[in-house]
Amino acid sequence: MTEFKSKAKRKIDLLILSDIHLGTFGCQAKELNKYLKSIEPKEVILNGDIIDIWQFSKRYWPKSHMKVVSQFFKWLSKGVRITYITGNHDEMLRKFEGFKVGNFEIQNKKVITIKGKKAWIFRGDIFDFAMQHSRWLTKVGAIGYDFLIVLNRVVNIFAQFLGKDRFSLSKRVKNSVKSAVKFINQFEETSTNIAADNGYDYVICGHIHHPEIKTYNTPKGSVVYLNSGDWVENLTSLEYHKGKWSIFHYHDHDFEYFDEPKTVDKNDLEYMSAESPKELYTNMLKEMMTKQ
Ligand SMILES: [Mn+2]
Repeated sequence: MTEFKSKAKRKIDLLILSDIHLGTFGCQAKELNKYLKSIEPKEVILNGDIIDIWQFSKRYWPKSHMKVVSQFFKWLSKGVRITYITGNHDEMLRKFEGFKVGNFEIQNKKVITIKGKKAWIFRGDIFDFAMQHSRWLTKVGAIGYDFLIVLNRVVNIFAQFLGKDRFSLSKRVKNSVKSAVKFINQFEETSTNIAADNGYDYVICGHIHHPEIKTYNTPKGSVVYLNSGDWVENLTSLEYHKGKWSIFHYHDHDFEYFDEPKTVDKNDLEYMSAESPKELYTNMLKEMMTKQ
């Protein structure tokens, strides 16, 4: 019913996704699935917080979330190179650092060279200590981030019925809270300074749920800061194609050809008593092994 209609898939040399937070109510998996089905990447970097291990004990795992994982496996079987960079929400996976099978690998950072320029790709969560700051989430936590996400989902269901574009309440709150804005600026400055110190031309992060492409002039030269954003509030990714970087922003109206019925899918509300996080990872790794 929601099958992809024949429309040529957009080719992308390198796709960077982060902060999908599968296993949480805030994750916009359906939208992400539409996007993933519309593209054909050569290489993919999953820059952390893909599955939310902290929240996973709540056992929220709808079909749309599984579909995202299946899509990654589909790409792997087609020979797409996928690097999984571990994030602060998937500590469990950090044990697997260096794990490599076929065209899949787990790392805690990655350095690539693009047109002779060095790009440093990592989560960015190590700066939490450097800046003596916790994530901005804890900053806005006082007003109830989880509540905002839930309220946002409800508001967006109505917006969809009325044919209006979705919007993010939490994003608005975040952008209006001074300390959150300060945190984002500090994060960008810290990461570009360290990148310059280490001779990198690009620094590519996730973690702060704030998509960006911006050039910073540091005392040691200029560095391009890139952030892939997230699939909770911004619905964004970083795309590199034919020598150019861009931020992809998901908008419902760009995906109308999917012809999705405008009803509430009961899978959205379905709580599946799935495996424990440990079992899930074990099964996923097993599946990966047998696919090779
Ligand atoms: Mn995140």
